[in-house]
Amino acid sequence: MSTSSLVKQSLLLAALLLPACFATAHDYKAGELQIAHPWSQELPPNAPTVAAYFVVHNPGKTADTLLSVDTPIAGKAELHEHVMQGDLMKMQQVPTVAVPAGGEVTFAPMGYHVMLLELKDRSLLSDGKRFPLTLHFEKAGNVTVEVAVQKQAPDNTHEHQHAQ
Ligand SMILES: [Cu+2]
Repeated sequence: MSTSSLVKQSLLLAALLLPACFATAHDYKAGELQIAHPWSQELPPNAPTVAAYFVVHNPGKTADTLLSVDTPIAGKAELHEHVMQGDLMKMQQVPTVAVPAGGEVTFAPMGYHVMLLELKDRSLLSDGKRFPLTLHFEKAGNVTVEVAVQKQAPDNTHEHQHAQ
């Protein structure tokens, strides 16, 4: 086989494989930070608030801080955590969230989450849709991710898995 037909063949193969790959790898980068699989649970259309989740990986040697988030679909976006108060799980706003060097911080149900309040546009809040969310990091700067709205929580044992 000549080199050029080999190249053609591998280009064809790449063309066949890449779209599927991009569709499932739902990761974003900000400096050294990697934001994996932003998602939100589909809620009834009258739900007053919506939560968004993702994992921030920091393979770098410098700690960073998530300062704030915002999205065009809500008037307010807050950083929240769940805490035990006596026997009760309560959620409360936190000013910032630390991203340790060489570590990760997980936003997930019953833990850290982004809370969207004063919802302005619910058209992107149904299963299969995505809405933009911008994360503001102290060092890595700003990164806008697409939050996938899904009925089912993603399977955390496989972080690239997506609801179909
Ligand atoms: Cu909350």
